[in-house]
Amino acid sequence: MTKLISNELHPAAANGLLDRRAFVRGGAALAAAMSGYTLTRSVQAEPLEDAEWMRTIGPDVPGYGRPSPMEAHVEGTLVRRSWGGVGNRRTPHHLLNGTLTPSGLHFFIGHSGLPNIDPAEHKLLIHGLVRQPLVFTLESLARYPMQTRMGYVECGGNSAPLFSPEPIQDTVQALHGLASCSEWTGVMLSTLLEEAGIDPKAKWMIAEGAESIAHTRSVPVYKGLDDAMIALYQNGERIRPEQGYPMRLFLPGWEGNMNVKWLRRIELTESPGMTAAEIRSYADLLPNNDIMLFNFMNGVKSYITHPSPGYAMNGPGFYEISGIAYSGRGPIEKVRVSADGGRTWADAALQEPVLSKAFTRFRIPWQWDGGPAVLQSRAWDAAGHVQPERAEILAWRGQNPDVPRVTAFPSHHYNGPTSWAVSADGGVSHVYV
Ligand SMILES: Nc1nc2c(c(=O)[nH]1)N[C@H]1C(S)=C(S)[C@@H](COP(=O)(O)O)O[C@H]1N2
Ligand SMILES: [Mo]
Repeated sequence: MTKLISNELHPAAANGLLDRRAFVRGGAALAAAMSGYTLTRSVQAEPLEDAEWMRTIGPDVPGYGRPSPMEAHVEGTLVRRSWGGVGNRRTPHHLLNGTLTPSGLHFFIGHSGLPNIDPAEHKLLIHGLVRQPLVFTLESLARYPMQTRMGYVECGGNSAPLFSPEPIQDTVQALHGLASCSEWTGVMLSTLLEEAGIDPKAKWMIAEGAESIAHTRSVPVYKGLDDAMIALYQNGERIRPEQGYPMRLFLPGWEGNMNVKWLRRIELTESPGMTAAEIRSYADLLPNNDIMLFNFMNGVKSYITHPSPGYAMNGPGFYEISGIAYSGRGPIEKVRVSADGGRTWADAALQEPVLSKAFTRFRIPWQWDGGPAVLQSRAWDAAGHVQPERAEILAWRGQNPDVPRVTAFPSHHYNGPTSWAVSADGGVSHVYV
């Protein structure tokens, strides 16, 4: 056993990063080394004592289960807007693991609260440049063939704090919490568009939500014929009110705001609607005063969630560094991790299955020697795109001294690296390198 340990824990980069295959080939040895016990000593551990909760019958199981009350601190952070309501909720990535965001912790963006929609009354209209306009109820949609896929949604304004000239000291939830990943089930939009019969002149679809401000965005028809979905279910149950109950437009890999929730209308048109959402809120001003309109794609991106600010590292030794990677263009191909601020890099293990346009969890073992370290990750997607350096992004987008008040530009589509400094006392902070 001791021989196995020394053979498998190869350094893969400077400052303690170990070969990712240590998990696969030396799992038991690594576990033993991490816990500080040899395998033989853990076999000889003291017998367990019966805890208090083993002496009585526990409370009843509810009809709809909830997380343990001990987990009440695992919550989205809420931001109120000028109209008084909650404008966004951020996912606590640092308190979660795996790749699927629990529905109750999915991030939320909305501009006029949650519409209280009666599913029996709600209708979806497809009209405009079509052979025959169609109206769907929830009941009629249920008779169409459905598909299921894992997929993330990310707000274009996610990670906006990284445009700040000085690193904002906050958690990964505050910096990157406007992205979440669910399993979505619904009817492919292409099925409905084919039934309606698209006029060849139609190049755009104007999608409208059923809340009081009727959030509206234009989507190219080609996306509608590709992988767009009318999502009805989220993680196996009816889509949550925050995500668009009873139906939303789901556009895998495209920026969040186009994924219109509480969807009620799709109008096929020759030109985009030039709606307030797309020419004001979600257009991007460049330093030379050019404006990027219709910038759909989420670039390839990754960030380390464990460890991250809020963690106190409990002394030198073995830790698993892990995080999330995703790309709007397809599956993640590779994630590399650095423990020395980007000087040396090692490949992380990618958790299977690696799915297109979904969160991919990466992991790498790290032997922290107790000295200063700067942790970073960098992702590549299968389409050949690499996560850009922060300096590259700032060079063409500029800095924003006003973030996280996302009122000024640039504030959208940051997909550069995030750097966490680990100090000798085990604290983790946000730095720029
Ligand atoms: N009808 C409607 N759809 C909407 C919005 C909205 O305010 N109203 N917000 C958009 C924005 S800005 C984003 S980022 C995503 C967020 O999706 P989520 O709240 O399900 O995470 O929904 C989009 N769809
Ligand atoms: Mo958004």
